[in-house]
Amino acid sequence: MSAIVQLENGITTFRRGEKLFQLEFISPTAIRFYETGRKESYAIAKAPSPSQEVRRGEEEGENALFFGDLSVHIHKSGLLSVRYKNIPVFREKPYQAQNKESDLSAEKEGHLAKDKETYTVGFGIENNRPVYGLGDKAGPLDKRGYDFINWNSDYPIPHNEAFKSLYKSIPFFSMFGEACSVGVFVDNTFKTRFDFNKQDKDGIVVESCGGVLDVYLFFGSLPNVIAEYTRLVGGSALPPRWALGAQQSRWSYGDAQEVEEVIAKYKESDIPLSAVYLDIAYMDEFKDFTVDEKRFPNISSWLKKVNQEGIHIVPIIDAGVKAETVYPVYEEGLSINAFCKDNGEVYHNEVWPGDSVFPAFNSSYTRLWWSERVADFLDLGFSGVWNDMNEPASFNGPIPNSVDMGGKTHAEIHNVYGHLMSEATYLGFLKAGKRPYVITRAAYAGSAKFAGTWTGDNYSSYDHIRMMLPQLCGLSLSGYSYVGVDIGGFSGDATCELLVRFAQASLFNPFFRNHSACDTRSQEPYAFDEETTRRYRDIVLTRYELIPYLYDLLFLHQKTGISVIRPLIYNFPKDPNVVNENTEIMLGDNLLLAPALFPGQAKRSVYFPCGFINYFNGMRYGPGYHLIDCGLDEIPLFVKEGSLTPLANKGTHDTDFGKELRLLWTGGKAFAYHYEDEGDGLGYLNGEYNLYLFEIDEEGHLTITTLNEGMVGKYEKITVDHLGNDLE
Ligand code: MIG
Repeated sequence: MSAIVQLENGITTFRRGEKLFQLEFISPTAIRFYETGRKESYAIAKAPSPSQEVRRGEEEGENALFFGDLSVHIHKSGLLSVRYKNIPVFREKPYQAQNKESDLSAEKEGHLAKDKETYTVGFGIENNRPVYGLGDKAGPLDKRGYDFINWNSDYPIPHNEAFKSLYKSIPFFSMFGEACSVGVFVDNTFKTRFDFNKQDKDGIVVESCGGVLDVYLFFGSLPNVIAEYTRLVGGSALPPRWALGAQQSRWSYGDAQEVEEVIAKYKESDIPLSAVYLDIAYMDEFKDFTVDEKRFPNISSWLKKVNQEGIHIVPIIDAGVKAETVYPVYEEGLSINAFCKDNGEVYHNEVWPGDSVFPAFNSSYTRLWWSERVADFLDLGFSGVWNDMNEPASFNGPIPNSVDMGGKTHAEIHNVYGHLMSEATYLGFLKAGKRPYVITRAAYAGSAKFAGTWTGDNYSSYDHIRMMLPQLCGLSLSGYSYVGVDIGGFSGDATCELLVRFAQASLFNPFFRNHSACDTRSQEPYAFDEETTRRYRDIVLTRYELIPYLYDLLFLHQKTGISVIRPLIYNFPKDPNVVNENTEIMLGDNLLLAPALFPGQAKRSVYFPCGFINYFNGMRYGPGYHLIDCGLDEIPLFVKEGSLTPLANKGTHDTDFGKELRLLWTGGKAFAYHYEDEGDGLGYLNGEYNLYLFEIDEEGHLTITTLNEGMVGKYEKITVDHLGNDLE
């Protein structure tokens, strides 16, 4: 008996056990299957329409559907298998719902709570391929052998690969294959467990505590499956260009004077600085949208003054709203019914302001109200908003699953609470007529289009320099490009050497911010010794040379879904040596960083999949393993042979577009796209930008094609800069 019930308007209805499912081809390389009735998504703004040209037929005695490069077999059991260009690439395994028992005795002693849930919906996949993605999870690049839980969590203890949950829940991963990778997006916001070849060495299990199965599968090369997913849910919004500069933060700079001191000391140290963050102390009693008058008198004129010095100020805004009768945000929220409720009463818990309530961000009405508060606040002269504690975190025990967060329960909304708060904040920027610059700690699939993110509370430890590379790649391979870490480490005390190593390893991080917790030693680059200041300056100045390339990549990411920072496998899928490479990282196609990862390290082994050239001295390395110098003064930065990279001139302190553009050329025929806009504002959304294609031949003749001309270009000079001894 066939499982297929009907094929109508491109949608195939089929039976799986007791349930009816539907299958759609959403492109020649992607399908979606879901339990009938499923409609809305938090990740996807507009549901993709199914292709009408699906053919139904039989293959090897089974029902099959054909479209584009795909053929999908619906087995009698209702389970699916998929061929891509006739190669079998995906096969479901039977799944059985199960209870997970917790070990409470271990929890009593202070160990992390074990998983104790009833999983009701899920599916299995045959797999022996490397697994990449799943957002900000700790642990290696290849996730096989581990299981993870998506439940946004704030555990302020040192993260390591034993952690199952962190701040974000991005239910997207890729199973890598040289001929065809498979991207899997399980659009379910309830607590979800992913078992990657742990319990079943030949398979993956994905299971959720609620909702229904709604799965998207993407097929093709690894970059293509990630790009198609990214375009579907929305990749990182293009940040203002100043946000690629060096940023400084601390919990907390206590008053305006302290911030001015930071700015002055950066200047004295000759280290460029683009933004300073205001952590919770700037508020009046931790009340959102307030500024403590004693600490920051005349905030508007102060912000104007600081902005004129080229410094942007980004205040933190927490999810919890102080429950206090004379506080307008609380009273207004109450009067319009904007807060979460438990059994019909406004729900209270404790966060920084003490007794607090939580905006019911699932209600569009609440989001609208919040966006207006954000817009008004921005009008004071702030340049960005940093959203924190939006897992949401609570001090007085976890929020009960039953709490109503705007028409839906906490169990369903928890993992998208930060996502919805980011959306509301993003809307506030559009209302204020500013290019959105939002940083969020908690996120879901598709949050990148509203907010950039960082990996939360790391430590001043070498472990966390090492962990950062695969962790940021995990985010990047999940459609998240504007990402970074607390440089120097959040908790604990940095040493001179550790700070330098952290900053070197963060050279490519689109979000480049030094941040540290209260009760830790001062961590600004000038707070150590002269050598440290000089080294930090060298790193930041090198970083500023890379800003044009970074900005180009972020623009292309937004347009096409390509990743900005990448593990080597993304660029070199045929090279078995980089399948689980955790110590090197790439920026775009061209730049490779192999940072030192241990104290006292003077040399390290670096693997080059093809010829690379040292960025600083032009020395050439052939493919293979090399022992390279990585002393404290060395930034192990390399450029791919045969590439062209748009860069800023050496020594620039400016994040803006200069009058000159430098094209770093490592020989051979090469090309590069380059994007130019105002660097801030919303004009680019109306086409006010230039897009150039630079092409260079073996002899070094450069051809420039303007692909989009939407503004008067500012370049007066474009130079080609040869790198590599063998070119002479
Ligand atoms: O519970 O606002 O991750 O960056 O400095 C701590 C204080 C709350 C956590 C954030 C961190 C921030 C800190 N916040």
